[in-house]
Amino acid sequence: MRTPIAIIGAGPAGLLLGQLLHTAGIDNVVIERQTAEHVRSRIRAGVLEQTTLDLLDRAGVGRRAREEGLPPDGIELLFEGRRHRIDLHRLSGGKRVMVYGQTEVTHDLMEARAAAGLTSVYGAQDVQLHDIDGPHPSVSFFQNGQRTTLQCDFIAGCDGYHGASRRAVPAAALRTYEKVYPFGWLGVLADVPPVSDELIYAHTPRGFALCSMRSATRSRYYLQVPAEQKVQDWTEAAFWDELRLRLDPEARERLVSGPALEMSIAPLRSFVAEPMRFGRLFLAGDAAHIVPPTGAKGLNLAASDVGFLFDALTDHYREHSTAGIDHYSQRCLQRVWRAERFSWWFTSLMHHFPETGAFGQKLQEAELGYLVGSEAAAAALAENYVGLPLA
Ligand code: RFL
Ligand code: PHB
Repeated sequence: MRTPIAIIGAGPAGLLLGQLLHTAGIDNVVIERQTAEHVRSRIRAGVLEQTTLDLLDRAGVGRRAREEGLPPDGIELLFEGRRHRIDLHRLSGGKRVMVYGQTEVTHDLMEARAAAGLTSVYGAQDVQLHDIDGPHPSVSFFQNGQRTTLQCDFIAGCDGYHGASRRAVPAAALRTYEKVYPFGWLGVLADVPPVSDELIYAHTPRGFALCSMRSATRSRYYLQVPAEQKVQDWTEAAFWDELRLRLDPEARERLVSGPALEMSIAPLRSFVAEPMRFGRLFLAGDAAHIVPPTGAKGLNLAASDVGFLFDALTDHYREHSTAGIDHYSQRCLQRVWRAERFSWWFTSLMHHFPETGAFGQKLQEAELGYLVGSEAAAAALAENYVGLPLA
């Protein structure tokens, strides 16, 4: 088996890269560990930046996101029992984000991939990368009782934080940076109308809460919970009771609860691996970096990596230039670290950190007050939230 580009992982990064390459006439094969049904049913991100929508358009899959996505003009910050609106649209000079679930993005990309007749291998076990620093790399995997080898020009490692790609890079060639937070997010998806048209980020002494949505009839809510808690420690009734306690009186009154379609806990972590290219292997998305979800940046960073990788590969095949390949890692990492900084800052501001005590709580309240009272501070939040320009 041979292909120009072997893509490991059928998450948004891998599938988007596959479609962009297809539009440029570059064939590719996606190798995914899970079944297609498993990939399709994962509930994750919800907020797309303009640059991500533009890339979906370039890949020919942006139509449904633009037609069915919800474009809130702002977000609300709730603290000391009151909500304060940040007008993202006005403060960012006319930019917007789109609320459109990652599940739907994945669905649109999978449909387009099937329609294009591109090869995808689902359920591939023991995926291994070979000769990544030589001129003839390959990927092998186990499926239906036999090992298959895929020869290629380049490998795109889009297999997430737990994937095989980053681990194939010799430890001495990789530097990693990590921060693990002492809490996670307990998330519930439910077919109930959202409590508000705009996302509510709540800072309370009981912990952080987030009210998000997927449509006019489907809501996504999160609660900060201690890192050691398991989803089995919670009942749905306890979730709704706790969420109410973290909202202001009006939102508490409006909140509609209902059976959970999904309930899970995600740990919070900041992580970066440098560099993002080793020989003929490129890391993209969660394989190279993780942000805590507070800034809604994970999927968007995965998309911008893929945009840069697409530019690098088209430069190589069309212009016979290695400039894009040589600069790929540096180009991505500049944007990655800015998003890491924003996600860490917003996480630190909004969550409850018992170890910082009353002093820490007072500092957070002072900063939140400054944020909603100063145009300059609010504009900095808006600029980062809607997404910094691509460098
Ligand atoms: P993914 O989505 O993890 O996909 C990786 C794929 O690789 C497969 N895989 C393997 N395949 C072959 N061989 C192996 N050895 C493999 N190991 C793994 C996996 O099965 C999977 O299919 O990574 P990708 O494509 O880089 O995409 C990243 C995003 O999924 C992630 O950053 C976001 O979901 C993060 N995120 C958010 N991002 C946003 O931009 N906006 C948000 O609002 C947002 N909210 C969130 C989030 C993540 C969350 N969780 C669950 C951590 C909210 C939450 C709760
Ligand atoms: C979501 O809708 O899942 C979501 C929205 C905003 C975030 C994180 C997650 O910051």
